[in-house]
Amino acid sequence: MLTYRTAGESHGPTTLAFVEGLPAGLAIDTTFINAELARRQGGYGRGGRQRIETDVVRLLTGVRAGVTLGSPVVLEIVNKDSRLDDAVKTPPVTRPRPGHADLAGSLKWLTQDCRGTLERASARETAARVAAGALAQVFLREFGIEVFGFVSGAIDATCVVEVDAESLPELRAARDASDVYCPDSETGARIIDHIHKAKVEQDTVGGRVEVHVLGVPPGLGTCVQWNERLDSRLAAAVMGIQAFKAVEIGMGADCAWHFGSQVHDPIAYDRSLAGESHLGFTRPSNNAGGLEGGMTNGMPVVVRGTMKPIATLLRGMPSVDLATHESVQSQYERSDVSAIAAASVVMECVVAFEIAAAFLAKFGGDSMAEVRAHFDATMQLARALHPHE
Ligand code: EPS
Repeated sequence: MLTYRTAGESHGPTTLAFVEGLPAGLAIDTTFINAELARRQGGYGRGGRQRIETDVVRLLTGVRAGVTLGSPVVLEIVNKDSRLDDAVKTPPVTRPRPGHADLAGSLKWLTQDCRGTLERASARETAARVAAGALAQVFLREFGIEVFGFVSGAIDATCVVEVDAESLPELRAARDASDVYCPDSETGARIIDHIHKAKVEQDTVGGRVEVHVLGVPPGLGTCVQWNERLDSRLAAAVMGIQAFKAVEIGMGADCAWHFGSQVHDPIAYDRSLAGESHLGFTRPSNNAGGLEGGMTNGMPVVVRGTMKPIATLLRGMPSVDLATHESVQSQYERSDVSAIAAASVVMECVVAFEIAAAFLAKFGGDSMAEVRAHFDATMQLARALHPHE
């Protein structure tokens, strides 16, 4: 079973991810992991912290000469802005920010200082999740599975992006050229305008992010147990990202406004497509987002997430002082005006991790050679069931 946990405080010495269940024999592409970490630090609207940090992964365990051993892999990203024990530089937070973990955490841990809560609730922790998810992407690429995350909207700017194997390289280039990681330049420019305006008005901006997974084999996940359905796992992973308030698969919430005949993707069979990498089944649409009955159906997996605006507003929000109970403006901590671009990297990585976990649940083994043998043998059986000659 592929799993991970994270540890670390935002202004503590380090950020860690503990990954367990990777097979032995996977060559780790640290350049790719570091590129994902760098993308997470970027995007228009980010705050001062990102000018201090240069996130680089260190592989502390589970690796020999750049190749996994089959033992737990601990990934570390050291915090340059480490000052947790300095009471002057990390003062108490007693005026909780609406929308942040401050108030709920202070009530949970029975304290009037929200500092202990916010240090762990902080989105700094997503550096660890990106490192773990980028490692999962390195694994998935061995089986031709590509994961592509991008920003698709904010406020009133929105775009529909058709992602397929053919358009992917161009879309990736367009996304990487965009300051808000939006492959549609017009939408990206409008999102930047909104973030700029919010900055001037000491406000913040959220947005919508999408992740498309291409090359996913059918049969990942299962319908036999609710918490092992892949859509259930994906939803949990996406909702686990700081500030995410909604997750959708495929057509998502829009299903409510359409009849069944408009929602379900017809099934067809095209013998000419059947071959080594295709079983011949085609769907003219993908409203299911590649998942039916909690299992992949061979179509791309499409997941959409909605992030609320960052809770720390420079101008503050109505709040209450936890010591005096007087009405006050919420406390300001250095923050971002928008982290929507970064969120698209985080979501890409958490989705990748769940796909890799489901892949290993089906085709798992102790070594990459064994996983590949299981995968090839299963695909051969599927092809035998639907012979193309
Ligand atoms: C972040 C690190 C944090 C914040 C932000 C994202 O660093 P600092 O608190 O030192 O400025 O910039 O976190 C939040 C928005 C939050 O609510 O905690 C990061 O590395 O992504």
